[in-house]
Amino acid sequence: MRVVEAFTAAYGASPATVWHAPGRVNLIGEHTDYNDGFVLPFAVPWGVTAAVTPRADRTIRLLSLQSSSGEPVTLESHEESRGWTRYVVGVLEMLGDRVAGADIAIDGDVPQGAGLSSSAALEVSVASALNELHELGMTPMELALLSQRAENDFVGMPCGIMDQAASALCREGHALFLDCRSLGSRDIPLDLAAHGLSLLIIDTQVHHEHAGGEYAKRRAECESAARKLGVPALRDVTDLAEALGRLQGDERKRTMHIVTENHRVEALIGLLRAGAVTEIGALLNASHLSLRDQYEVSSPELDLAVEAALRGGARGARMTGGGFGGSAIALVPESRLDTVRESVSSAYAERGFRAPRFLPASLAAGAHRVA
Ligand code: GAF
Repeated sequence: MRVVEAFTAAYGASPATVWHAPGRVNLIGEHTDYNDGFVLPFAVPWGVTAAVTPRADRTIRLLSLQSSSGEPVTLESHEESRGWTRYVVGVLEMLGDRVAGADIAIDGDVPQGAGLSSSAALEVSVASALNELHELGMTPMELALLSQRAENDFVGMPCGIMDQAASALCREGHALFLDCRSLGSRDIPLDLAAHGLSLLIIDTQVHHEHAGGEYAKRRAECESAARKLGVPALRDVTDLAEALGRLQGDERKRTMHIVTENHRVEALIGLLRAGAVTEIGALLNASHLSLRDQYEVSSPELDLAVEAALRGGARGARMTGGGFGGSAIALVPESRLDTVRESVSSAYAERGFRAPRFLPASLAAGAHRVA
């Protein structure tokens, strides 16, 4: 394994453990996680592999096979971390006195900028390795929560729990239904091929700069709406019409999205349970329209990917992840895959957008030890 070779070459001994953690695609349930709602992500076959050996001192040595220098970075304190190293150091910071320093080598193959949660994969791979090495006995959900805290409190991104939970908990061939309030989860089997279907990831290859600020703004709007409605979170709205009557402007729109999106997650699970896989397309479409018009987190590239995929014969399509760029997903009959790709590519060319990248999605396993 090349991460083991790189580790050994850089640090002079083989690593004590090697863990892999995946990125994710969210099938449905967008921006619901930080509203105590429901999500349905699955792990993708791309992720981060972390080779780790603990150290007795507090030094952290870090090497990424993807960094341009190819040289290890040595950090004597957590404050020295920059860029991608913050996600790793954030995990160490959250583990506090339970760990000292570490020698770490990272190899990642999550397509960059595609919105498939390479940062969660990085956090969870390192957290899982340290959990094993220091015999901390943390469960996958505890590792997900710790990784989320690293991102919230150290990196400064106010994300919910979905990405880290998907990376830590998913099972191969299954999506993960997660109640983000109780943190109870269920593995939902999903065999698209048995229904002649594929999920195509359409990476717009565009990521808008303001995404971080807009994410925090949406979160604040939801929290403010919940306060006005006198509920702990928008998940608790039971009478949507009554709630909308008490809100205005953006908060009204955000509430509309969150409440209906939670229902769409439950409806989609109901369809899967009934074996009506082809029927989930309509829910994907409705989710996209709601994210575009009510939550206002889509982008021209994502909208065009969805429209062109549907024109090409997709059964349903939507943006996935935080939005403002990144990827869309399309549910496509296998016989229409070429037509859908062609439809999206030519629509992009016509509008003068950068050519999109297509990735076939399969439902991979969550974090696991690989060596
Ligand atoms: C990003 C966040 F990290 C998740 O927690 C989630 O809120 C998602 O956007 C939107 O559903 O991926």
